[in-house]
Formats: sequence, C-alpha cells, structure tokens
Amino acid sequence: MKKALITGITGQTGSYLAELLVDKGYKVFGLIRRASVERHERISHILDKITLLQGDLLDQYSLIEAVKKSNPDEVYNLAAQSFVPTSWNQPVLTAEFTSVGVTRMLEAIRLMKKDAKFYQASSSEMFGATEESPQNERTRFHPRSPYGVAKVYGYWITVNYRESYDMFNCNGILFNHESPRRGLEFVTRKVTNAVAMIKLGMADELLLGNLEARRDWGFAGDYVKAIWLMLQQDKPDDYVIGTGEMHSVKELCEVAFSYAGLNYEDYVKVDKAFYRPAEVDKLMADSSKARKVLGWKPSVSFKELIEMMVDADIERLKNKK
Ligand code: NAP
Ligand code: F7E
Repeated sequence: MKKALITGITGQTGSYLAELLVDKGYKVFGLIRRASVERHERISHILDKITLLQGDLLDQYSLIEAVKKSNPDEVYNLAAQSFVPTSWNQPVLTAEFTSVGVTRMLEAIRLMKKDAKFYQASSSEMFGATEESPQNERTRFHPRSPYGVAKVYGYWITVNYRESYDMFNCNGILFNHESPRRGLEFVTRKVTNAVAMIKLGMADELLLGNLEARRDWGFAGDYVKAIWLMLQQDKPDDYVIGTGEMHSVKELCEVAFSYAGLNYEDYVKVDKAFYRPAEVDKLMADSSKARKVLGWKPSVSFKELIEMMVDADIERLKNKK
C-alpha cells in the first residue's frame, strides 16, 4: 500500500486529491493546523479513511515529525496562504507560509525520507505580467503580487533541491482551478454564491472589482489527476496545467447569471475596493507538455464548471433556508 502525505488537505484542492488517492488505495495522511474550532467540511466525508497529523508550515519540528510518522512514498505540498489580495495585507506571513514553508517541507523530507517523491503547488500567478501568451514551462516569470513572488521562490527551491540532492521533486504550475468547494472569496465562487443568493431572494446585488481580468479556469477535480500523474513518471519534471481557454470576469458573470435566468447587468456593480495594487490582466495555459507526457486533458468545460458551481450553491443555500 503506497503512503502519501498531503499538506493543505483541508483546502479545496487537497480535498479532491485526498479523495483520488483514497480511491487509488493509498494510505493517506493529511497535515492540519491546530484550530480552536475544527474546519474539516471539505474532507468530512472521508475522515474515516485518512489519518490527520497536526503540524504547521511555520514549524520545522512538526514537519519532521509528520514525515517521520507517515513515512510517505509521496508528499504533496498544497498548503499555502493562497488568496492573492491577502498577500498585500500580510506579505511577510505569506512569504513564511508560501515560500519558506516549502524549504521547511523539503528539509523535513531530506532529513527523514529523501527518496519520497515531492509535489510543489506552483502557480500561474508566477507568470503575472508576462508578455508571452499562452504560457508554458519556458515562459519567463514576472509575478505581480507578494503571493506570486512567494510562489516563484517555492518553485525555485523545489528545482534547487532536485538539482542539489537528486530528490524527485516536481512543480505543477497550475492555472486557476475551481469547484463547489472553492473558497467564497475567490471570484468564481463569489459570483456563483451571489447568483444563488439572488435567485433565492437572499441578496440583490454583487460588488466586484476588475471585470476585464481574464483567466484560464478549470475544474479542480480534473487538475488533481494531473498532480498525481506527475509523481508517477520515471523522472521528476515541471508541468503547466490549464485548459488553454481564457474568459473574462464579465463572461463568468454572464454565464452564471444567465444559467439562473438572470441578467448580470441588473445586479453586478463595480467597487474599486476590490481592485488590486497590481493586476494580472490575462493568463492562458499552454499545457501541451502535460498532454503529451502525462496523457492528461481536462474533462469539464468552463460553462459546465460554472453551472456545476451555481447548482451546488443553490442546493446548499436551499437546505439552509
Ligand atoms: P486553499 O483552499 O486556500 O487551501 C490552502 C490550504 O493550506 C488549507 O488546507 C490551509 O489550512 C492550508 N494552510 C495554510 N497555511 C498553512 C500553514 N501555515 N500550515 C499548514 N497548512 C496551512 O487553496 P487551494 O485552492 O486548495 O490551493 C492549493 C494549493 O495550490 C495552494 O498552495 C495554492 O497556492 C496553490 N494553487 C492554487 C490554485 C488554484 O487555482 N486553486 C492555482 C495554482 C496554485 P486551513 O484549512 O487550516 O486554513
Ligand atoms: O481572482 C478578478 C481579480 O481571486 C481572479 C488563487 O487560487 O488562482 C487564484 O488567484 C481575477 C483577478 O483568483 C473580483 O482581480 C474581479 O484578476 O479568483 P481570484 P487569482 O487571483 O487569479 C491562482 C492561479 C492562484 O495560484 C491563487 O492561489 O478576478 N476579480 N473582481 C476579483 N477577484 C476576487 N477575488 N474578488 C472580486 O470581487
């Protein structure tokens, strides 16, 4: 039985990855931070099939203990401060979690289980203001937020430990991936949740920032398959994962509102408070390497994804009413 350690298992993507690995017969360990109230909603349905270990990316000793206790064949480092706007409010904390945290995790593996395969959750935000479109593994990084800068560090320390210590380390450079489990502050979920609230008479407007920003949005359930495939190859490498399609926030609103029989222009208002100090205007993936080497491709379209999220939010709020 293969053993995997997932950091960030309580997060959106960690929960899908845990499900996938449980289904594949892995013994799954998840690193969780201590909290005064348990926040296990996303993994509540598989809690009896996984083992949770307390630890924090800020605490080296707890990571060493987690690797020692789990003795993993594979480590998936998904934990991070992942919300871009927060990275301007808490830039130092973001760097501690999202960059130095990666080094702490790598050190724990190097000391306790050097042959474990390692996945680092790198991000398309590293490309930021790049001129090149679409972006692939050779595109130059130009991050536009403290989060993006922190992820560039995480990317390079992962490469560096591969080159310095011959460790099996992979970077997945993932473009935005969403689902009904996405955090409520990210734009897709903010929109689908607002559509559900408006439809059920619980709200009458939605305040958003830059409607012209464009992203390559895919389904998190598809992307965890690519993550797993990266660690099943003979050699460690880095891969860009995305759909290859780009849509604006405005298009996102059109799709979500019209699916519920509403016109977004009647409800959406622009509030400059949601603008960012430096914006990433557009991102689109060229994931031809992953498609060729890993045999991976997305299965859920943009429209299907947004409709799935609207359905899930309506269902959830109906049950709460
Ligand atoms: P998410 O929902 O925000 O989950 C983040 C996870 O990290 C949570 O489980 C959180 O635990 C944990 N965490 C945060 N700080 C920690 C710390 N100091 N010690 C231990 N755990 C900590 O993020 P996601 O969307 O699943 O994304 C997963 C990873 O992929 C992140 O690294 C993100 O930056 C990266 N990424 C995401 C996307 C995307 O579009 N989703 C794209 C590219 C890369 P709590 O539950 O305790 O808060
Ligand atoms: O913003 C615009 C905003 O916060 C997307 C993280 O998972 O993906 C995510 O980062 C776009 C931006 O995601 C609102 O300005 C307009 O251009 O959903 P988001 P993100 O910043 O792209 C990457 C790949 C990650 O790695 C990150 O961890 O939408 N936008 N109005 C808005 N965004 C938000 N959040 N709220 C608004 O009201």
